[in-house]
Amino acid sequence: MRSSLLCRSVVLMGACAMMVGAAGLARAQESAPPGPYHGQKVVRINVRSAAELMRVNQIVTNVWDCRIGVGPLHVQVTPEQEAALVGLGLEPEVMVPDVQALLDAERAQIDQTNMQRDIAWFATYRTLTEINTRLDQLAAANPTLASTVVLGNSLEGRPIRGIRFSAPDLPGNPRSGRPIVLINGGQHAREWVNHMTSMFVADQMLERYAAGDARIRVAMERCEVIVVPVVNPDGYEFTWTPNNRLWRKNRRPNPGGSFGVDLNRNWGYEWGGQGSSGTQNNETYRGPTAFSEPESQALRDFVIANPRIAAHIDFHSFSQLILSPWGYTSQLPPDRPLFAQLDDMLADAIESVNGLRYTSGPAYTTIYPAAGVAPDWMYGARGIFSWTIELRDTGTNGFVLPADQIIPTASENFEAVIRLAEYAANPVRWSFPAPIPTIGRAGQALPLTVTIQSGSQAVSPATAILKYRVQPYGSGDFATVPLAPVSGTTYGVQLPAGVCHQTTDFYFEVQTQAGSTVRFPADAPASVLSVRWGEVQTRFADTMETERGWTIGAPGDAATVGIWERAVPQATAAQPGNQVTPGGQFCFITGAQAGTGVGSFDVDGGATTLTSPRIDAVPPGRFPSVFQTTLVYSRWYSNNGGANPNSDSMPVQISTNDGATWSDVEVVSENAGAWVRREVAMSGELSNQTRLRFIARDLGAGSIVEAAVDDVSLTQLVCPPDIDINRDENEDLLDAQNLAQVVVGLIQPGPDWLEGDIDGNENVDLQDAQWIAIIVLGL
Ligand code: 0X9
Ligand code: ZN
Repeated sequence: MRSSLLCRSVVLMGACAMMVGAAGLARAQESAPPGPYHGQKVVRINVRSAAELMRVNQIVTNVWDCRIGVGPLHVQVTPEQEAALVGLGLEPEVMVPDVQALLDAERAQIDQTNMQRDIAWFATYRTLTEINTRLDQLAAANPTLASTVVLGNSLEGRPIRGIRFSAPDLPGNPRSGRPIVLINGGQHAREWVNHMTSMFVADQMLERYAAGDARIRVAMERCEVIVVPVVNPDGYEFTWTPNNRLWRKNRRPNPGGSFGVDLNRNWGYEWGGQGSSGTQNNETYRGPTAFSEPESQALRDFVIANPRIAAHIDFHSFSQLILSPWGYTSQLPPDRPLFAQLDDMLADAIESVNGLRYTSGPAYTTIYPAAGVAPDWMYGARGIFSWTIELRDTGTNGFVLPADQIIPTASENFEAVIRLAEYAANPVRWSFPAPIPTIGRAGQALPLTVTIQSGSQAVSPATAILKYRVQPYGSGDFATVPLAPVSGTTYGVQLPAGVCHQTTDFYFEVQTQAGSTVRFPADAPASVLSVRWGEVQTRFADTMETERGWTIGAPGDAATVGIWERAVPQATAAQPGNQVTPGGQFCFITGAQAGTGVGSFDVDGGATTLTSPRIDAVPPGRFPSVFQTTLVYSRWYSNNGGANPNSDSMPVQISTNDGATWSDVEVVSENAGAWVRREVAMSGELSNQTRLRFIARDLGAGSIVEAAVDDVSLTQLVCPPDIDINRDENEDLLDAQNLAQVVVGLIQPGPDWLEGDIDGNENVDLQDAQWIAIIVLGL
């Protein structure tokens, strides 16, 4: 029994057959069909006679025992075979409930172990030689997917190597037609984690493709990825020599005797500008001319020779930043809305792995100005969407990141690369300059703006359309409205207005020149965007033209001058001479008079508080659904005068408990020196005890504080209950009976069904039945 068990666990079958005594069974085993073995079990039966053994032999094809005879026998069976054994009067006892699951688990364990073995390469930093060997190994191990490339030679003659990989050709989808995502590391020699991260991208992409990872397969079937881990091999090699670990630039011997050009200041788009140095021994020395260095030339020429490159990441360290163009100017690039969306996409991708969020934004303002950087050239000269990603950490270890952070850093950025590849693979790229609305004012068409760019396929601009359908009461078919070009690849369209209780579902669609229809959302109309329509109701509105019950002063106020007052303002260098109500005169202001000097009537000595009257912010009626509450006010604030400017701020606060507690709407510290209209969407439910307040305060000595407030309103977008089922313009018993009927029994798709949704939660449910009870009782 012991040897039999051993045999089963080691050899499954095949070799066992050699030891089989019964010829029939041996033959059966040799011809056992190959896997997969979905739905098959291994069962133990107790064979009672030689005759029974022969009958078993006619049924089963796969025996797991080495010694076969009368007595216990382990056989692998399909459900039909198992039933046949039962038919013989045997009682199969299940040993392995799912053979395929057992095999899958074994394969997963093998893959996992192999992966761990491979991943050990990333347990420490690797030399240039090790990196090059690894590139060769990766290509050799994946001949149908990957090949190495040499982009050129460094100044000292080292090859600048890369690896490119993509899934094999598919019908109608050859590798040669796929968009390319280019990843590079190592422009800066000392930033060792970026060389390793680049290698990790290549390694894991190939590893997971081979392991059958569905997401990676799709990405690699739609894209090609090229990884150039060490753009500056001379510099990298130099950092491995004693005392040179913190070398940044390449190894150019400069005429003045120093060494090195900063490759990331040598790129020829707006070369020579801010944040690059003309001094040879400077760390950001830009070189004598744009592209003076063989390393930047090699990458440039490779990019030009591969026009399918659609997206690029230049890895650096450290600071945990995602930096998009521009680096040379604070002006925003024409594609800023799309970059903003993609910056977020990359930050989300990175965060999804280890929970670490990298800060993102245009390079110039997010880190510092620098001209001649690679992404500016990629985007400016070639139209490639390109980023600098500054890897871990934020300065604790800086360039000398402990090796145990290589894998966490690389894994989170691997996810960013996959996400970018998935994006680059889109035939068409959609983006929305303004957030896509989810609510609209009943009766008012809603302007929508969308940017549609060619991705892996060229867009046919004239075919761009909006499809929409109003629910309920709509026909069920989607109507079509053409999109109107606004500028470049941006289009505008009006979403036709709906009424309260309606939702408009919509999606966008465009044809490509290759003849595909592409939609946003991609799986529309299965998924759609939607807008709910509501009516605007005003809970409070004050133009300050008449006295409406504002309170001046609060406990703790200590200002001696510049107390809030409702007045006609007089201009000084620090306060407005106008208000905002069209045709009006008054606003609230801290000391309306101009006085003899700018500091005569500004706020001095402490705070002065202006509190609104109590606002009932609960919509009237029994069952309204509030979609949004919006607070609007205009304010004027300045605090940049005096001996000690910019030391104060003005809290704008809201209370829902009549002033017992307050929370900030905003704390104003910008010196707009002009009226600023703020429109703030309030979160959470407000109450019938809502108040607002503005606290102008002079807390530090010697600063001029002036503030003013005008045109305050609080509005809500709501849908009042619609229970006038029979349209007699009365919500009466008849309506209630109709509704009760709808809810209790006759739930049918269509208008009647939806009219049972009294509270507007898009479900006809118990809650609605309760409302009906209330209506009936309350009538
Ligand atoms: O200065 C650089 O080249 C990058 N930082 S690093 O510390 N890795 O050297 C940042 C470049 C970001 N781009 C711009 N600021 N233009
Ligand atoms: Zn760098």
